[in-house]
Amino acid sequence: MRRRKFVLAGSGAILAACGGGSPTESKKPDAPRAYTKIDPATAATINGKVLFSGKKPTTRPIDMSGEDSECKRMHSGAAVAEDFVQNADGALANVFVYISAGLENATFEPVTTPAQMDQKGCMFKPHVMGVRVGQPFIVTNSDPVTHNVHPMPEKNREWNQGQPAGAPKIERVFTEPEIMIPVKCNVHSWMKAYVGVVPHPFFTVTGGTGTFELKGLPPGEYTIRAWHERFPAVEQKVTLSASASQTIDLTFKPA
Ligand SMILES: [Cu+2]
Repeated sequence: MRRRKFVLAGSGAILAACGGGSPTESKKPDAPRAYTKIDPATAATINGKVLFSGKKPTTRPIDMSGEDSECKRMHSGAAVAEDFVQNADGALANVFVYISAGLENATFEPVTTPAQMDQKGCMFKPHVMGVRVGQPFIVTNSDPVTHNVHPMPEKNREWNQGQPAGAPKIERVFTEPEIMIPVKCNVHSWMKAYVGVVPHPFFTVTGGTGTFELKGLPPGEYTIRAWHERFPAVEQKVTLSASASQTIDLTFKPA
């Protein structure tokens, strides 16, 4: 350790001794891919709330009896279904909100930090999530039972992989944009999740408050799209001027 510090200090001294110019510029033989530059001084924000109005769909608690008694034992009461989660004020949770148009010519640096999904209480956690194209997608099993993770994409490659209790994490990658990929467990019929694969960083999932925020956007025209597993998607076009902060509500109104 001591020796390394000494070497670093030494090379720093040499750089300083050379003086002037920018010595780092000449040390990049491989030019990095040109990613879209977003000027923080003019970046814009779109935020708002996802609401549901209309006839509420029927929801049922998840019935975990029958297929795996271990699963039922992990819940004190009936497990709560996550396919329609609405607040008293009409806000809708588990909605995937993303930019669906307006970034076609932009390229973004790949993400190497994994996105993680867990299986806990015989449910996928989270129920809805987003990953970037090419981002490591990790699935873990926190349960004392065997699961079988089975994404069912249309554009990406389908796979399914068993994951017994204590098994190592599963790591995969989705290579194509796709909204949304249903994920099921081949062992437990009620287990369902949805993964959105996006080629840019502007996506989020609503929580209990139904609110969302997409920030750091270059000024421009965009389509904001809200996806929910039970209803037709809701879209809205917005024009964001430099440094703008615009608020929109997206309301699901199924007939
Ligand atoms: Cu399972």
